[in-house]
Amino acid sequence: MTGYDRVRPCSTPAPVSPIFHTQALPPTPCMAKSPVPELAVLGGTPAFAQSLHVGRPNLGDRERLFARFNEMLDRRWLSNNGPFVQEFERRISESLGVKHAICVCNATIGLEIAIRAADLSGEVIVPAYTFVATAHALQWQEITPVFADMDPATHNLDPTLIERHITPRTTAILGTHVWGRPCAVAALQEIATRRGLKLMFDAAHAFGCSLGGRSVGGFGLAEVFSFHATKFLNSFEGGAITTNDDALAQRIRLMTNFGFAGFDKVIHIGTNGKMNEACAAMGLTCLEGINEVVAVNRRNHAAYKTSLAGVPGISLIAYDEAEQNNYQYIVIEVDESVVGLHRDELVRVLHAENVLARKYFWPGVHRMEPYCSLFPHAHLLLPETERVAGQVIVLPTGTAVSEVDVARICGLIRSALDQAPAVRARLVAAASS
Ligand code: T4K
Repeated sequence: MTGYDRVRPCSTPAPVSPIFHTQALPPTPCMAKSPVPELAVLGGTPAFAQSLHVGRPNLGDRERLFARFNEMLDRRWLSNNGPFVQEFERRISESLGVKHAICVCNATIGLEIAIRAADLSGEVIVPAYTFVATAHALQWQEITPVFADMDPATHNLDPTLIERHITPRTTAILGTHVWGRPCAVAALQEIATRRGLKLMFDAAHAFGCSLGGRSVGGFGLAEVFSFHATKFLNSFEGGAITTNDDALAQRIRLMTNFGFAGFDKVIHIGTNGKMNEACAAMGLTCLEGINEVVAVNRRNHAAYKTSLAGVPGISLIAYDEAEQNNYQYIVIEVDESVVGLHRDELVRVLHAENVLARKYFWPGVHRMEPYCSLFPHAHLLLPETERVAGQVIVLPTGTAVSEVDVARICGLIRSALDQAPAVRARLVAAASS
């Protein structure tokens, strides 16, 4: 078995492990409601008594976690390249089939370190459709992020639009594998090689995902994963930088620990990017359970697909079944001209029902500070980012979300669409009162 196989989802949804509560969730209070409840924005009771979040953490096996915490406390080794961090790094590199995995305290610091270790400078081409951390990690060290537009079919950087942004100051392309669906790596690599640029990836969403049968983690010069609480694999807070480049890995290790190369010996500029042992214990525990998480996420994605099939104007983003996917994000696009409601109106409907859907990554990083002040005209070259960012809704999934929840959420969406004029009128009235 290769490391790649470890994170491969089964061809059919696997039975759900008892450590995850998805299928055994106690009925939510809303289950007692009538089959066609009145929408909360129209005066009904919210469909969910408790908020349903996007990004509810997957927890793994508590007994294993507590055993590791006890081991850690008994050992009195809490940070600074402890045994759990070393084991987590080993397991990550085995799983992904990559030579080096360096754990860090979060992906933002990981990006900053990787960017600096790879000597990026001047201008770096990035997507505008990403979490703000991708750009901040550059701007934080006075490297200019230059925003390029997306391919609307993938939500990732459109390789055909990269070269127009290359100037004599450009040193790299930094792509994001948005929703865990890998970038067009080969096309980006071809441009980078031909134009003498470095290529790196923000792989925050993409643990357990593959492209052409190769796990994300070994593409470009380096890739950076997030293990934030909301991510597919979580270590409370955390991340990992992966690379097959020995010299780069060594620099990254030094920079993550103040540049120390031994007691009292600092040989490099550095920061404190270390992962602590409690986070590594959580990461190891969650890593042991990722096949179950994939199975639940995959099942939920299939349930959304079935329930939203044929709803005009609503499209659910698909995952390539020939690849490994973590199915961590349920993403729909709302076409107002068909649906009769704007995305924001549908989000308000869902929030009123306690479904805390998110508008990731609205309004696009180029419209956030400091970028909108620095580059007030950036949007002119970002038409697809502007359009898609205004249409996307991310819906709840993960081990805290059951198929019954999914069916109810989709029922709410259908119901809102069926009553679009009344919903819109009520929202307009509420806004003006
Ligand atoms: N690159 C990309 C492409 C990223 O998406 C991210 C992070 C990064 C880089 C940086 O990685 P890190 O430095 O964080 O490792 C959330 C996450 O905080 C952030 O990690 C993530 N991307 C982003 C997409 O989502 P917010 O501002 O939406 O977080 P917040 O507090 O609104 O929480 C999201 C939802 O999760 C809420 O509905 C509540 C729920 N939640 C959250 C936490 C922390 C829980 O139910 N339990 C929890 O413990 O950014």
